[in-house]
Amino acid sequence: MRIVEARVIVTCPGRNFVTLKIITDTGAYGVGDATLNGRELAVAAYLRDHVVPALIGRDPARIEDTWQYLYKGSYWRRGPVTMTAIAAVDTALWDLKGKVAGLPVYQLLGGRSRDGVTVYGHASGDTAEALLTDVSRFVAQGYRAVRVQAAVPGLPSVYGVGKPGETYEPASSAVPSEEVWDTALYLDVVPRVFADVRAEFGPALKLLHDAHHRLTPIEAARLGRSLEPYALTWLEDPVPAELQDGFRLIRQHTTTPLAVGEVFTTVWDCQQLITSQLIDYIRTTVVHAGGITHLRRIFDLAALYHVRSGSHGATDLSPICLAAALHVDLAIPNFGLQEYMPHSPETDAVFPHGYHFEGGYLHPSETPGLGVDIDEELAARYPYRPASLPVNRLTDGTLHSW
Ligand code: CS2
Ligand code: MG
Repeated sequence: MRIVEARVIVTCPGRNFVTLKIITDTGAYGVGDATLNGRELAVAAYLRDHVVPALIGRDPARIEDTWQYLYKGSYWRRGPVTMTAIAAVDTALWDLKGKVAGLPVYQLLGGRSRDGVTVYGHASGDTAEALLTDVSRFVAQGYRAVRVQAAVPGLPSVYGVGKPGETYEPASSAVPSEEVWDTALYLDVVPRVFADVRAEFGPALKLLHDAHHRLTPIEAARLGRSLEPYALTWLEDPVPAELQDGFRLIRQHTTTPLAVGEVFTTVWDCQQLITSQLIDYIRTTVVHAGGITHLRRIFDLAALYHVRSGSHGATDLSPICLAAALHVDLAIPNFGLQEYMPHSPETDAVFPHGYHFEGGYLHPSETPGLGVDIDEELAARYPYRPASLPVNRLTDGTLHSW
């Protein structure tokens, strides 16, 4: 079998997605997600101009060799564009290998290690009442875990809280919109939010919160300590994580578990966080961390240090990424949680898939491969639309992490 064609498909069924379709001389093909929110065309160009020409004629069965060829062969290693492009190739080759073997990919990864993939949903609210109503909506659907994001009085908007009844989608304008942030107002309200939610829903519901890279280590330590009475499953992205050693300061002050990694693209971004046990969950995902091949390496390292998986799963990762993530989640021994933001009906129509939600679990498809596809004809009806993520400024105008 040989690769004879690789198509880079950019589509925008409500939001932009990039897909790589690798086609072989037998007609069999595999698909991979190559979406990088706000930088989609950079990955599409990297694939079209620098990767696809080198794939033609290669044996698609040689997944590891192809991964090494694209990683070491680029000379300029690591980074979100390179690793997302490699991830798309890797994911498509695993899809192909499953189809050729006649097995769902999780069977190629060691088989099932659990009954289903426990997922968490995104609850939010611009008032205390709206938030409690939203949390109860997820509980009623059978979710065992819910991420809680609340409005911050005094701020016009805040990460993770959309308009009532609308799906939260931050990448909304070609030029970044500007948001305002005030850490003091945020640190004041969050503990009260979790006191209300825990009082309403009791001790069994897993509660999570995303600080979205906005604190300093000592501020994160203060937040973690203030949340200890509410026993969160994790506090996510407390600080920008370039300085892995900075997490020691947070660890010294709080037992609130920490989850980091959705912006990481290789094991090197988190190697110290894992081996020094500075985090409890690693949030790397298929589409941005080099595909199934590299993600397995990260999770295997994490398993040695009591760190569990908690893969990113926002709507700016396509159903192809989610389908692949579920196969990895089902097989690894140190699975923690999988983020799940259901895609829109338009997106689901462009990416028909066999995974399904039942009783708080997502279940991957049992069909050979990943169990997801792309309807190219339908995808062509949704042209790319420039969209950037927002930027964030403090009230004095200082540029801050978004
Ligand atoms: C967030 C993401 O889901 C999460 O945990 O951090 O929604 C993130 O804001 C987006 O993926 C950015 O594109
Ligand atoms: Mg996050």
